[in-house]
Amino acid sequence: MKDRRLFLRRSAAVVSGAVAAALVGRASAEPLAGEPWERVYGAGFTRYGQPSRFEQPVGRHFGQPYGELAPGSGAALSPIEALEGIITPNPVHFIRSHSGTPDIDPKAHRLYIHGLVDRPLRFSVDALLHYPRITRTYFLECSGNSSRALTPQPAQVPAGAMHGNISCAEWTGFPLRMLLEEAGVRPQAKWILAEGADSAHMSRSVPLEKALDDAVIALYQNGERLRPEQGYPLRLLLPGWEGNMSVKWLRRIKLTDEPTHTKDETSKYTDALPDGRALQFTFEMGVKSVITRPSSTMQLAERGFQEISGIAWSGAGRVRRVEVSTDGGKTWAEAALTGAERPRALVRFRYPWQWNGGTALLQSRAIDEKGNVQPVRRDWVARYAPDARFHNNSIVSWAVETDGRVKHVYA
Ligand SMILES: Nc1nc2c(c(=O)[nH]1)N[C@H]1C(S)=C(S)[C@@H](COP(=O)(O)O)O[C@H]1N2
Ligand SMILES: [Mo]
Repeated sequence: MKDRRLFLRRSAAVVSGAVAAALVGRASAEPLAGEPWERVYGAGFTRYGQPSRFEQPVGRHFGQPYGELAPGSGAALSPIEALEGIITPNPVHFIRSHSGTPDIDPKAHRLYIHGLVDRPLRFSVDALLHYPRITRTYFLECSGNSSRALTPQPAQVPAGAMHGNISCAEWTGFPLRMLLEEAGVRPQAKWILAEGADSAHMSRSVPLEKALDDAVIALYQNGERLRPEQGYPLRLLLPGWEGNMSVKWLRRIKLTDEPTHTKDETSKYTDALPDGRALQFTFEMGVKSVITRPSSTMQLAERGFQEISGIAWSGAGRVRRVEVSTDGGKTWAEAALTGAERPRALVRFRYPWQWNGGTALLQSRAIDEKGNVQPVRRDWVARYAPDARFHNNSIVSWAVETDGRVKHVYA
């Protein structure tokens, strides 16, 4: 409470009259001239709205490891540096797919529940649209997110091109538990296998406990039907767990007594350790944050007030606090949070800062309700093998130079 009051007082002190005079014009008593658009009748309605033509187009950053040979494999990352708040608009939700986006006709698609159940069941999409629904806001993060921040030299690309394999949406569907109970789970069942209807038939094993806890069959995303890239007509959504397990275009759930050890959980999505061994199952995504404004490749235009802002999240539950440093981690101050009441959703953090024209090293550090603290990069790197690529939740550093340029650095 005391912290919070201090924070508010400091914000007020920094903000009032602090935005550079060059950016705020003086007004005097004169009639408003009126712009051309004030004198003519406006445009007609649009069926499906578009951003203002005066805005720079916002779009995903493509990572296509096989180029034009397989343009739908790899990732298209969310432009987190251009977004605000905590919800990712559907057209720029990140996409991570192994064999492109299948063109699924919902009339022909079926979902099967089989294996260790009393009654194997087959559902049409129409049938699934009849179940009572729930709505929840959850982030989804690929465990390969931020692998681009593990290259030998820090990449000078926008924040989203490195850390944009994360999005947050309001998902509507129903608990997977409902279908499992309808099929009747046999006592020997301890795992499920979830499989997609893409040509990769991407599939993962999920502990039954999670499937019966908060797993969602999602049909809607931010108020409209799932986008094809996000798994239309239906996907699995496992709150807080690595994105790979949230199988898109879901066509089959098989109840098993053991993990199936699919190709997607043996050759991929395992964590290489320094001693040559590998961790097979790292389900929960670590506590993490990244400053999105200002961030890599941006340019500060003016000295004076700058709002430092970004996103934070934790697979373990709620984000309890986010701290910001402008001196490379020597000192930390608490940021204000939006959305911190929701577990496993993105949180927006903001911190008021005066840039005096000198160099600065901007970092953010998230701490969750379980007490997990986002690690410094050095510690994270030491924990894994040199070629480890998954679950990088380490602290991100942006250096501000005296000319206002913002660079990605390893600190
Ligand atoms: N069937 C299927 N499900 C899938 C994938 C896939 O390629 N095929 N990719 C997985 C991976 S690696 C991630 S990170 C998430 C990404 O979900 P999104 O594309 O909706 O952001 O979906 C997962 N589900
Ligand atoms: Mo992923």
